[in-house]
Amino acid sequence: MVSQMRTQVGIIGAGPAGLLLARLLKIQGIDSVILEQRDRAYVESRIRAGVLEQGTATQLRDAGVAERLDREGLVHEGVEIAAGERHFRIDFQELTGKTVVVYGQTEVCKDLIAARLAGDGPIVWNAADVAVHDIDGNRPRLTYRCDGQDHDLVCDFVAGCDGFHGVSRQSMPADLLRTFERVYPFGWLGILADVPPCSHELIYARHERGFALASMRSPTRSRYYIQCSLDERLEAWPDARIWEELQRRLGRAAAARMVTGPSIEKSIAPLRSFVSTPMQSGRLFLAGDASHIVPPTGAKGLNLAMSDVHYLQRALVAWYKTGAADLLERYSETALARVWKAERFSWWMTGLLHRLHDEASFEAQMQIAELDYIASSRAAQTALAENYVGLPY
Ligand code: FAS
Ligand code: PHB
Repeated sequence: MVSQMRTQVGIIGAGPAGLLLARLLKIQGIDSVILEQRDRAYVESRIRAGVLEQGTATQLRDAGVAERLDREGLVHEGVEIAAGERHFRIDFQELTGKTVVVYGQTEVCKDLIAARLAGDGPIVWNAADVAVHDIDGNRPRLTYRCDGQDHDLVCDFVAGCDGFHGVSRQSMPADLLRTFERVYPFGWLGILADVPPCSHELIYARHERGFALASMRSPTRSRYYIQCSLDERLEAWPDARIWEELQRRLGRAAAARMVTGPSIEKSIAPLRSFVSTPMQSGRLFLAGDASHIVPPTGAKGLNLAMSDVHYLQRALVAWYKTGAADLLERYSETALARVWKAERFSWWMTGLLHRLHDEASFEAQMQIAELDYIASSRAAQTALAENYVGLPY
């Protein structure tokens, strides 16, 4: 016995892309169903991104889910770059007139889920074996299993918002897909702790021992990262060792201000740059990590998912309201234009700040020279700032 359902847009994935898309469509009177393989507790517990571009914050305000963001989010007007004991600041406000907001992706998802469940429409949690069918016709279908029952969801469109390991990219015609990838020979060891941040802004540090980042989630919750080798095991990194390494890499001034304490989360994540093109085929449209991945150095991952959603919801609304299909037809081209620029910036920031070569190498000297140039050039700082706060949609 298969249960039949019908909706306008079938969305795979209740991450930030799927949740924001559903919300923006609902505001325009367009119904959707979200199929999520995990349960709500898992989705709301994931520790991911921390920095929202101005465009992302604007979309969340337009979606009517930014009340807590505007109350609790930390507006940051710049970041600090550390090269050994030398520190300099990139003043976003002065250089671009824009700022970023520090507010965890975890909180963004909680706010979007609350809005969804307040009456916007269903999220099918624990949707197993989601499969995509008939994307070349005008009635694509999603089949899945839930609570021991088979389901068949007929849609007008399918939005693949199911992240890097999802099913939607695999559902694109294999002969159509082109993928581009750079896997980095190191990872990030991240730690979350309920201690006050060592600085009121983020610190990105290049150090001969490796990259480090001092970030935060609130005035009482800090998020730190250190570059580590891919064969590292968390067991070899007790909290004390992480704090000591952070103090060495972030420099004496930050170390003197650093408050240490027990970690509440600790993880090692690999880094890659990845783009899969095109982002659409027939009635299937990909958004977010389903189509592209960036190393987190440029704080672009979550924000790119949000700009994809901006283009996709705009195109779907135009189709439903006016029948015009041009924005839908150009979605992939439009979204990829911004994706590639963010891929470049994330790749460049990663190459600038991470230990990739021996410190005595020519390449290490180029990193040091480039940082020296950025420290002394308004033009170079403006280029970094306008990419970090987010290029225009
Ligand atoms: P997501 O991966 O967030 O969401 C996809 C959803 O689809 C998930 O809920 C998943 O359970 C679901 N799903 C997957 N397959 C499915 C299937 N077959 N059926 C149904 N549902 C399915 N970005 C930053 O900017 N800064 C960071 O510091 C940062 N840190 C990160 C750390 C880690 C460990 C990871 C993995 C990513 C990090 N990112 C960071 C990037 C991250 O924030 C992504 O860019 C962001 O989550 C993208 O959102 P979505 O595209 O919605 O994908
Ligand atoms: C974070 O706070 O998790 C964070 C901030 C900036 C980055 C990456 C991660 O570039």
